[in-house]
Amino acid sequence: MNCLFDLDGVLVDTAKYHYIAWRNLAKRLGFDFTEQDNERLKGVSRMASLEILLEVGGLTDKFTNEEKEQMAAEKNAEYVRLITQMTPEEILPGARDFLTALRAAGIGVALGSASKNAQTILDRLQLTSLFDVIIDGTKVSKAKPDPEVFLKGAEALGAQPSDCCVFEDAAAGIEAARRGGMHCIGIGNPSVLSHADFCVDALADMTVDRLKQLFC
Ligand code: B16
Ligand code: MG
Repeated sequence: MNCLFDLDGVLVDTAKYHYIAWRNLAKRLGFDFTEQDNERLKGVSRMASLEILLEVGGLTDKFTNEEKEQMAAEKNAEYVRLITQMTPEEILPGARDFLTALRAAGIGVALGSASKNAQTILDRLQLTSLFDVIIDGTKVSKAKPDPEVFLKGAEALGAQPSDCCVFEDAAAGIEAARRGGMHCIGIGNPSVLSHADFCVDALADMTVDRLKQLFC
């Protein structure tokens, strides 16, 4: 068995920082972007997130690609300023212990994140050394629910997809795992993550024994 982890919502809550930066962009564009709107951005790539935000503001098709690139760059600059202040205290409950236990058990560990800022975040959280493989938004061309990010992770681990388990908090990520032929554990609300094999509230509810009971 090998394990692949989404980042935002599984190991750390960066959604709150994405939200601050997207909401400020919406303010500059003259509309309100609510926390509920922000839910739609989870697991979605940066440019796809911008399209959703513009749709919420009734501004679809109002900007050139160049203007959109500029807006996304401004949002990202603010987001990067926020995440560079992060500390290891922000790691979600149980995540570090579970990653450490997997490595001690000789289980391969990979990151499979849509974020182009994943490496910065792992470094800030002091988690980088716990990963055998890191596949992030800089290494893939197709966003979840396409399985590319997880298939690349499995390949780099030298594992068959059927011997991999993905940990995901977003419906698009669960679908990506499924399409990649992998097992999948949802982190969060089972009604949103109904296509997962199994759901837990947090990685604090996971142990190596439980993983083996489920899939080995
Ligand atoms: P960036 P994940 C995703 O991370 C976030 O959930 C999503 O909200 C964000 O838009 C995306 O990364 C891209 O992030 O702008 O930093 O490249 O959940 O796949 O770890
Ligand atoms: Mg996520």
